[in-house]
Amino acid sequence: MEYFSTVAKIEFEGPQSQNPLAYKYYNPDEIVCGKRMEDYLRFSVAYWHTLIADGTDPFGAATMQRPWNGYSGLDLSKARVEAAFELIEKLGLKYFAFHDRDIAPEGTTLAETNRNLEIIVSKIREYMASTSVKLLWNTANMFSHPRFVHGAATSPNADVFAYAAGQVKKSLEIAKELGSENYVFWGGREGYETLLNTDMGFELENLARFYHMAIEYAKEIGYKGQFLIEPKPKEPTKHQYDYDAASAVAFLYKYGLIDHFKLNIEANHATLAGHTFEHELRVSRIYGVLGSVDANQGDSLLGWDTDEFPTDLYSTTLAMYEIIQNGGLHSGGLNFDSKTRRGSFEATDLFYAHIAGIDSFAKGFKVAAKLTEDGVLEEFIRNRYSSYGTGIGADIVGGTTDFKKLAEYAEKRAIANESGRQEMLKSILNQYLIELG
Ligand code: XUL
Ligand code: CO
Repeated sequence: MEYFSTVAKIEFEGPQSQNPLAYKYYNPDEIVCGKRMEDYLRFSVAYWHTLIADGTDPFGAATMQRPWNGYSGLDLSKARVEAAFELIEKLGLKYFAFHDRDIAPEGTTLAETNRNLEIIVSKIREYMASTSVKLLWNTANMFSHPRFVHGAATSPNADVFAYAAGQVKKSLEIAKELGSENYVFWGGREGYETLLNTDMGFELENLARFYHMAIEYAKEIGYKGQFLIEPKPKEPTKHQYDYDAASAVAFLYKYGLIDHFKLNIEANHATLAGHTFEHELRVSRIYGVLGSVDANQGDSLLGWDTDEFPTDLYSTTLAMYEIIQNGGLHSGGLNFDSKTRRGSFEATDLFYAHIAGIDSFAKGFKVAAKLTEDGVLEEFIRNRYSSYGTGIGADIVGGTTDFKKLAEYAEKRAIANESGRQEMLKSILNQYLIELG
């Protein structure tokens, strides 16, 4: 059955096209930064938003009109797999991502839940074998079910820790079976509501124990995908332990996990943490842990995770600039952890939304590539730090000076600072966005 019969394959038609169901900037075969765009950008469809989300919000019922709405149980899961592959192929994409509970319903026992999963995983495997679609990452949903009310690996209840371990064990087996290129941990309930009832130090140790066991099990079954932690400061918990990239890096170092994990950076999580998207990408990059990206955007007037499809070209350009400086995302990709608004309830909106996000990243990529090629920012930044290339600056960097010598030097030297030229740089960025990229 064809689920999206009114939409044909989305093709690249170029920036002059008036066809809303065509790519204006995303041209998979175009070479940018020495690679085909498709191979560099590695866009992925997020199963939970695109196949599952129904438009429910705290004030109102489902709105999404979906061609699979008439099904239930495993039939619904099967219909969603068929629809997912049709949509991914019509968008001309190569990747998708899912939580275990997205693809199959929970049974009454863990064994029954796992049997449901196996049925759907084998259907997904067949579709993957007959298409060129691959799994960017999978993960375990350890936040929706009431058993996770106080956390999963950080729950005060050891039985919940054990259950979570069983769940991740199964998800790692699925990752291995489907050749998932990465495996994600997003700790939605791994945090706390109040310190009055929380042993934070113990919860963090347990989280580390959990991750070490996951590494061990992946090794045991020969799963070689990249492990990723996805930071988020809050929501649903008041304070999530993987607050931002810097907190995640500190945790990974403290518990001897840094060699086994990279980060999956999400734009709207960055802004919730009071950072820009590019800040989080930069922090990850300088610590060597930039692994993958959840592509979306928030709304500066709303204080929560709105998960909008990314359309802000400044943000996609600055994000792609960081990704280029990182030499690409390697096994990672750009996963649209984004949902259509509640009012965009028609199935065709799923296509418009992905096209908007894909074209925004493609354009941002081209602008960032041109900026990098011309060395505009690099040259400015290099000059800005040039005082460390000679004289006292070279002594500081070379480790041949100390506080006493520096104090003597400072006595004799009048300080002359130079402008940081923010406004000039912003107008150059505009020029690249509008004309040169
Ligand atoms: C929630 C979020 C998750 C993770 C995967 O904010 O981003 O969907 O990406 O669990
Ligand atoms: Co995410």
